[in-house]
Amino acid sequence: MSPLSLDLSPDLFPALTEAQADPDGPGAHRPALRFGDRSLTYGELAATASPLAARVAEAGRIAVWATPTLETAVAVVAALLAGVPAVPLNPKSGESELGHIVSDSAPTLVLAAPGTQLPPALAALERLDIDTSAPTTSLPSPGAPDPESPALIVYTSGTTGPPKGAVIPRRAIATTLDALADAWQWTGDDVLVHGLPLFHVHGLILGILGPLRRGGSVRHLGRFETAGVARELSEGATMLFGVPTMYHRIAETLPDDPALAKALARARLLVSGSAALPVHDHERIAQATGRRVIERYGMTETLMNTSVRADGEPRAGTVGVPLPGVELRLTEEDGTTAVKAYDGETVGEIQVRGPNLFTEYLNRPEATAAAFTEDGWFRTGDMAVRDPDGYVRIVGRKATDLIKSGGYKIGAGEIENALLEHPGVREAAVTGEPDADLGERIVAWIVPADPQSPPTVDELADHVARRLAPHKRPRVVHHLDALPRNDMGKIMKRALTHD
Ligand code: MCA
Ligand code: AMP
Repeated sequence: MSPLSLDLSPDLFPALTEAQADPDGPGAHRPALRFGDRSLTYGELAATASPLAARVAEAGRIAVWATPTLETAVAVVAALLAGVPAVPLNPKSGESELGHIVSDSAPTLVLAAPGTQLPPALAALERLDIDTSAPTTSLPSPGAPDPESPALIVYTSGTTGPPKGAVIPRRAIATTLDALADAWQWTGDDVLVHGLPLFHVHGLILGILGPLRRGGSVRHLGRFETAGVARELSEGATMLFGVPTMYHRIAETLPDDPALAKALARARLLVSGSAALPVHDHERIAQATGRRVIERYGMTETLMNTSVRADGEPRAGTVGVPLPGVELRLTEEDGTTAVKAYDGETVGEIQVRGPNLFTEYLNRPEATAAAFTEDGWFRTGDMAVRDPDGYVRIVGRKATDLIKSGGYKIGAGEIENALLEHPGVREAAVTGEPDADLGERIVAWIVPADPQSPPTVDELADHVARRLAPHKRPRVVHHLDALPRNDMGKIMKRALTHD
């Protein structure tokens, strides 16, 4: 592993600073962002984001209506230039989820693309339109913010209760992106393509801020489609980021799409993350393209922890080795005794320490304290083994109440609470079951209030989508007379299997 010089410099985007200082220089004309037929060079990005930064500089905290558009990228860059923490909002969030995030994070302003209609939950906030059409002379950035200051607050689900806001400092963003640059030989010559949402770490920090930190460019597809991937990779893009569901859809399409196979074969790096990519999909892609997808492993709270390196062996089913600067250990069931073995067999919980970590859960000191051991290791809840050469293999998760569907982390408790608010539901339990496309699909087990007319799957899916978010909706609903409970009255989820 090569050493990493930790650059804690507060300048997150040196290429942008250079374009700002020399608007006629060659750096200013380099492409930075492209969404469909709209794009900005570094010079244009500086000229668009810096006046916006000046306008938000006095805000305590801002929310960004994070549609997959150029506006979202500009707004987040502006917030980072201003040193103002930004809360990216899922534009498909339902009323209850949005209401929770807004009251918990208390932004003073919401930034949105002009013409976008915002839901009632945001009505009380002052709105600022993100104008990307009229760049002005770029203004000097305000004073360099402290590397420890919060950059982003990203909401992430736990097993119970509503999502928690992970406070991600500037230092974590800089160090994780530089560690990935080291592992992936990622440079300003790289052109990234992806179609990930922009309200999570994967799509926003890795997928937008990553290329900008390197001085390279990103082409966002608006929404994921294999045709867009094929087009961009055959027109100069060098890297692809995606969740396993996207690679699964690529694997399914490849047999009938030689142009896609050719395009993937040209890529410098194909990277999967957010959930495990099944070995079957790894193999199908390798067979059709001659290229191996590499996996990296991270979490909202930790940003990236491990990766298969570009100069390492791409071993399917593993997430590679710890990134430079990241300390990783496996622990026994007590949560503090380190597993010594590198035998590919001994399972332990992954714990990590390093400058890539978040600072806290917003307004949740107890949850923050519970997430760390006394000596500062973050408990990921992911269970893994280590191969003799240090490659990490994730084998499961401590909490069965966390579901990963389409690469989104979803807490069972959150969906159960939403289901219980439906008048047709008396009792509810939620589990995940294997799904070839989504990794896991959400299954609801309900005791209907009226067994003669139980609510339908569509009704319950709409109900959850409206309150929480469409990706949290149950895909399957089972009706039961009673939920299986133990003597203490606790629901025995392991007994919930369908015949
Ligand atoms: C369907 N839809 C509905 C309903 N049913 N809307 C309202 N009510 C309903 N009942 C809509 C959906 O909103 C969506 O709309 C469309 O129908 C299809 O939805 P769906 O089938 O759920 O999903 P999909 O479009 O097939 O999405 C698959 C996907 C997506 C593209 C892979 O799951 C995805 O983007 N995943 C990425 C997750 C991610 O980025 N995770 C990173 C977090 P429409 O068609 O308009 O969209 S993890 C992370 O950050 C860590 C650090 C890490 O390691 O990376
Ligand atoms: P989130 O909290 O949404 O950021 O999701 C983080 C979780 O995603 C981790 O705790 C892991 O369970 C899972 N994850 C991320 N990357 C991978 C990967 N490459 N393989 C397996 N699981 C992953």
